[in-house]
Amino acid sequence: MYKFAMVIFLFLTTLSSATNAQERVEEIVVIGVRDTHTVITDDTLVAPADTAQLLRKMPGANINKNGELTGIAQYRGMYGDRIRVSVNGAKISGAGPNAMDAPLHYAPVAILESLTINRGIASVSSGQETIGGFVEAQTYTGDYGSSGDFGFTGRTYFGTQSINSGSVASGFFSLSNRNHILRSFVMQEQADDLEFPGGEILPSEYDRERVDLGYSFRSGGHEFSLDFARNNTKDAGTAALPMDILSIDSDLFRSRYTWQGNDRNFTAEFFVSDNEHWMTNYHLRRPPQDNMMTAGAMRYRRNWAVSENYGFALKMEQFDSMGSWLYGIDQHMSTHRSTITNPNAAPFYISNFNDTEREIIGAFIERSTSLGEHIGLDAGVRVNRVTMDSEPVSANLNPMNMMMGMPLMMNNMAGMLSSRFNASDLSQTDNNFDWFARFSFHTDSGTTWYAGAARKTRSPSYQERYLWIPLEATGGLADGNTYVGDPELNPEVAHEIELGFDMDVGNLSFYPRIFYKEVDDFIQGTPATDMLVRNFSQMMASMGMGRAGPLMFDNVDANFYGFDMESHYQLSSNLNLRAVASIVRGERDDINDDLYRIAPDNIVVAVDYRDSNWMASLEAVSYADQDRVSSTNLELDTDGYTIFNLNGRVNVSTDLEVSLGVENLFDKEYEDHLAAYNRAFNPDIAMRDRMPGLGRNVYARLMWNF
Ligand SMILES: [Cu+2]
Repeated sequence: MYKFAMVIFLFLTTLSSATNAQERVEEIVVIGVRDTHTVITDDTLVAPADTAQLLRKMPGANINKNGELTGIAQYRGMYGDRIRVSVNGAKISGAGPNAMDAPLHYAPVAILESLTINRGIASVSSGQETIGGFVEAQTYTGDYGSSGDFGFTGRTYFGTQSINSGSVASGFFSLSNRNHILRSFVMQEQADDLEFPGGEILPSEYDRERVDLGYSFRSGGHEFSLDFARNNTKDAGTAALPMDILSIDSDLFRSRYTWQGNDRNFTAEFFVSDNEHWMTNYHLRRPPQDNMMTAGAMRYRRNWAVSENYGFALKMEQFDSMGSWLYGIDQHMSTHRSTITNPNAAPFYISNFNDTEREIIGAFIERSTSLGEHIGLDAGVRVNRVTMDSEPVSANLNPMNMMMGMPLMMNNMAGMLSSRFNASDLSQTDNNFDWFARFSFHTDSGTTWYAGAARKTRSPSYQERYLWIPLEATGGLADGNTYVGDPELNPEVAHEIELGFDMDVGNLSFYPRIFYKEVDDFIQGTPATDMLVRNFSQMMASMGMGRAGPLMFDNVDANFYGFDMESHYQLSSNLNLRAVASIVRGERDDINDDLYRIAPDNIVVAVDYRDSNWMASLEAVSYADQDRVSSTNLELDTDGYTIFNLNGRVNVSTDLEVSLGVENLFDKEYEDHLAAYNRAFNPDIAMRDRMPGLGRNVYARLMWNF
């Protein structure tokens, strides 16, 4: 595969020197408002391997980055499990207790067809828990032919970038006619450590393979498909977390049936995933060193974590003269197990999560209708029943069976923590109720106003309920604090309002929104009060493991508000000016503190030039200072910065697209507020210092359809 990539690149080099005029760098950004509520990008000819990076170009959206393949979606200040991320309809609760395989890990850029964000309030049909929004990744599945004859088609996608000497090579192949598509996809990508102006991020290399196989059949109004994907992520650095990825081996299966009748559509979806993950604190980063209290060898850790998911959704849409009704039921079940061991001391183990279960069964009804000539209404209600449970946990922190000293004391404390946890009420049931309503008013001038309101809920994650021993297994918060959970946590309840408009006047398009969201029982770490938990953390910290002063997941009150917008101005037939801006505030209501890891105010301003077969774009990306930080999470400020990106795309022929780009043109040194802190030994970045933004990156991408 790799050789094939090299051949293509040689071909590309020859080609680009032949078309010398095209040595200018060109552009590809194809982000636009497709309809009134969604922002979609099908721009896969961009640099990063991580699909989540595309969110940075969307209003209100951003990415919490803990590693190169570990992007966690953020939208309007909420992130992680608060955002419903759909990958081809499936909900994937990854194996990693720190979201190393966050859902978008399973939609690599090389096979991505589109990434869509629901602007603002998500409909209740879009997912079970949409308190923070809805993001949908669709991978490429090929097209039906136009006749009964089978034809062979496909596309290849290759890329390389300078910042980590990375490359990606992939091929999509399909055999199809008007009724059948048989498809397959293979991908291989790898990279070395990333560069930033002051050195390298250690470790940040990655290596991943993926294979897909799928089949679709359609006849009349019926369509049926089956798809299988195997993801094998190998070594991948996550310097913002306490460990790095050794492997993530996942099998994803999905099936879908749709029927389109005259006045109704029916959809049935079913999906399963099985994910196995290993990570360590010694194979990619410098392993623990001897210190005053312990030998380094005693602090080696490896973590085995698995998750299994399955779920289904049944939906019926019925059309009438006034609009449509949509109703359905859905279910999702996920189980997690995570065990921490030490390769140097076999009896040592921590049963971190022991077969935690989280099942949601939901039902919804949604109406989309017009109230007169100028007013539209989308509204719906949903009920979710969430049941969770965990098996009893245990640990052995005294592998040498010492009769005195720290290991014995810690083991005794862990024993008290586990027996207390095992005796508590682990089985929990929540009945959650959501609703939303969105009005749209079309004015005669062509502007459409939007006003929306919603109540959305989210039950606690398995980490928030079942983390029984102070650890940093927090769904990727990466704040450097250890946490404990609480089985008795209440679900979060958010009430939200949103207002905005879409205006297209002459050459100007302007789509602003303002929003306000109040969250009762928002789940947030607060200083742990339990003495056993505190003493245990204190002892761990004194041995060089983690930070003292643990947090506990707790129900607090919080609110989020802000503004985001997208706008375009057509300067001439070829030249377009575009701007995307996002401002969000996240605050605690119960005390005077800001929320953790909220995207700084940011704006992307770009000039795009489009010709018949090429385009180019110059982008200025500005982030403001972020000094509204969480003192509870010991969060550090970051300074503002502006970087420039230049990129372009040439359609060499109808089948061949080539894109070239430079990110961070002037090699500006800056800190990325959402990339957390360095946790791996690095001569260039101090421990627990802010992670740097990336340096200048020159990249090339090629897509060839055949
Ligand atoms: Cu992990």
